[in-house]
Amino acid sequence: MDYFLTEEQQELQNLARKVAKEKVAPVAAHHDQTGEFPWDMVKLFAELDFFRICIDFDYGGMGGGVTELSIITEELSRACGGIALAVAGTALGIFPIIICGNEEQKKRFLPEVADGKKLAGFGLTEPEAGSDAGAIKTRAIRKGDKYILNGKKHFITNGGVAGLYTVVALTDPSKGSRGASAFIVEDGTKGLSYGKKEDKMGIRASATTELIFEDCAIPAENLIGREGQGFIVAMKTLDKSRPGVAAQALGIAQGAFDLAVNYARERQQFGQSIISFQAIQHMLADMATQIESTRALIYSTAKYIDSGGKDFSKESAMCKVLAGDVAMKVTTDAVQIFGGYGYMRDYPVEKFMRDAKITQIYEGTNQIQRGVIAQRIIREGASKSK
Ligand code: COS
Repeated sequence: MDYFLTEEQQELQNLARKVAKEKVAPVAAHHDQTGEFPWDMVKLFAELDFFRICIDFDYGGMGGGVTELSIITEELSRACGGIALAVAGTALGIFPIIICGNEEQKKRFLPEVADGKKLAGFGLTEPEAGSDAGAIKTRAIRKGDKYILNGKKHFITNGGVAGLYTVVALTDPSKGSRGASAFIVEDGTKGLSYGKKEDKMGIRASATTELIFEDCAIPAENLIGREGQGFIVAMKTLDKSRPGVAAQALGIAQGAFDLAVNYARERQQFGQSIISFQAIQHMLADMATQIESTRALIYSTAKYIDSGGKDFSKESAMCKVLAGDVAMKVTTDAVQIFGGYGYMRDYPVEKFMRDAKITQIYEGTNQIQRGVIAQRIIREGASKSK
């Protein structure tokens, strides 16, 4: 299929695909087994300018958007969905600054991220506020020229390895989600510490920790937008980042599919390669169809967003639902094609199935996405489409 990528986008795709195959794939199993953070890969991605992609030229970036982020994330995830998150999780962490930050904040924080000197993370979720993001309890109290943060953020991608975090906290708890505000918190700020590194089922190359705020004082100028806008900042951020998560799921599905096709060609049973059996052929045909339709939705949504499209919550949610569910189905079928070998850790395919699962859960569960889609359908009416 031709997604009418520009010449630059095609070059980026070819580069990311090559890097994924030659550099990421050989170390994927190591990071999966050890859970060691892939600093070597981060260094390489920085040298290749991958952290610049969705940052404006004015701040050291390459002026790309959701399309470029999706291209890189898809390609890297074909080799390892966890390692790809160093880039995708950083994009999520800086989106609040890109979308709602002021000029001063963009100049101050984005160039170091663009240069790959600092990773970023996004802190919304709390132990008691997952799907119900409006139920956060972390407090931010203004004292003079500082905000003092107290509370905990949970399951934070790039936790403990990022140089800065965008965090949502309540400045006025009496107003619920309308009393939330978004802040930039730098690593090393007194009062910010990290919980234990989570021992996860999949995406084990990615670091996930708690962020713990204990009288953590940050400069008042680190407030993103105005007080009370934090929930909206978070929702706008998620609208923009969900196609990227979908691209991660898509890459994971494609990676598992490629392995399954190769294995089906090689594996001999009943005196012939199993790809000659219709049962296997139909599985592969369904997998390929699901992957391609997911790719079509992601890249058309990304293009719509990058071309200045307004209100794309529904389309972003659709990308996330479709891609997460397809990744789970395709990776499970890939394990099935490998049979007993697929269940063994000696073979790479089971990792794709473990990595796929999170894409139905994080950045809003697929149940929440269906809720977002349904709300928009109710609001817009049955037949309206963009
Ligand atoms: N863009 C802009 N504004 C939005 C918005 C969006 N996509 N979605 C909601 N808002 C606004 C609403 O318009 C409303 O504004 P007003 O208070 O001015 O009316 C406000 O935000 C609250 O919206 P709503 O009432 O719909 O919020 P809910 O508490 O019902 O929550 C869901 C809505 C469930 C969609 C939200 O909590 C959510 O996305 N949860 C999942 C969170 C998530 O993805 N977590 C993953 C961790 S972050 S990696």
